[in-house]
Amino acid sequence: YNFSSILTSWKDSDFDDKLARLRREHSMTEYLLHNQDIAGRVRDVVMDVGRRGDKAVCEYTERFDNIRFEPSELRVSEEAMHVSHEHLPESLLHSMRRSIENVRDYQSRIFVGSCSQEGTVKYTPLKRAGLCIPGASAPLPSTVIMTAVPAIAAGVEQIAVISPPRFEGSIHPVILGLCWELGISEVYRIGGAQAVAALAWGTETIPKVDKIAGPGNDYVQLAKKEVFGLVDMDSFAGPSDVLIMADENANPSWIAADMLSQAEHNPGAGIVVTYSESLAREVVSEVEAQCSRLSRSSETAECLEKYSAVVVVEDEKAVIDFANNFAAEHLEVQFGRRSREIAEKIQNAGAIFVGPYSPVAAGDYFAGPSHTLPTRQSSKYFSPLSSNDFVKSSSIIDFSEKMLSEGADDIIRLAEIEGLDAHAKSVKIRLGKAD
Ligand code: HSO
Ligand code: ZN
Repeated sequence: YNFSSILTSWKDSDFDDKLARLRREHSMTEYLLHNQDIAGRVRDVVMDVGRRGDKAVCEYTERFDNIRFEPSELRVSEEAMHVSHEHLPESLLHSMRRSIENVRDYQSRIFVGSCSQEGTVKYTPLKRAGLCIPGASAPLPSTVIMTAVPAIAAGVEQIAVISPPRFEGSIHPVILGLCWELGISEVYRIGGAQAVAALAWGTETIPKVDKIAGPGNDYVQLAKKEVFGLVDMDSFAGPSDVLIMADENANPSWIAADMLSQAEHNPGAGIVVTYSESLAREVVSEVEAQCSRLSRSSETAECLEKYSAVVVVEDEKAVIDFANNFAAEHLEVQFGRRSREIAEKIQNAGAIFVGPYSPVAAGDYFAGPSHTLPTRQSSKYFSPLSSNDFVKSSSIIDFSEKMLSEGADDIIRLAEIEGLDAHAKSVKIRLGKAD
């Protein structure tokens, strides 16, 4: 492999063009502007499922996934789930349980719902959540942990999982076994826009949910956007990315390994930004050497050439500015002992991985924060999925007579300026104020 084309320096004449292209590739604006046709088709599917329920879900599953189901077959049987759980290897189950434990701990610790403040706000978990778990060509069982455990930690009572059927109509057994381990027995073998629509509207066999979360392809994401309002949804998920900020002492082979682990998602992007030209060059040759040894080397290489980059900028400040401007999904800070100090200067990133021993994979599988994170530069305004996405708040107004009478003149004045006489009167009547 020769990846020299991914290297770009501020000293090159085409630097600005290359950066502009990189930004475009990762921009939400570009994506939404250029996918109007998919959005239109998704809208039709969503509306049709709203009108015709299960019948439409089955028809679209046949058309898009090539599987013919009766409505009664959409839900996976508890027997099948139980059997899948029984077949999980003991060591895998052990690793899953350690991961679940870490996620549960972390998600409980950051949960705002447990610090309800008396008399000001009341937090109530959502009753019913629908989770999208990728299947088909890219089944990711860890996503079950990273979406379901935050919901469980928030106190959500009912969780329904959707995952697209594979060629013979089944869902990956590890996904089923893991759901069972988490106490989730409501799993539907449907995917795409039709599955999101079914969760949002509710059908004869699939009860409506309050919120839909989790990753998926363009059809899933655009459908989530379409049903917003009917239900809540998490952030809009696109291809995974990592931005690695590095100083001259960072380890080039570890950086290369992290770039490749992101490109392996295919599509996925590993981008490095550094002020050290020699580190940049070493990273590129490490990527070349390591890529050929991967099991998915040719797909990963193709993806890497298309979406990845090693960017050399002028100095440390430019590295930090680049990172804040790029708004990565995952941001690694490889600045040795100064990593924490540099991380403090970051405003935009879904998850920040501090120092050489925090590879993205630690967050993907184990650390505790969810790996469902804002992509396509949306970490400027979206947050990682967490227990706080599965709770809603009710404001509390609890006035005494004294408080009302102290505020009365202001309330009445504000109501009268709007011409809302009845509002003003509802205060006056309580305080025996003459009309
Ligand atoms: N890096 C992905 C999550 C994932 N990685 C799942 C492996 N499995 C998006 O954050
Ligand atoms: Zn990953």
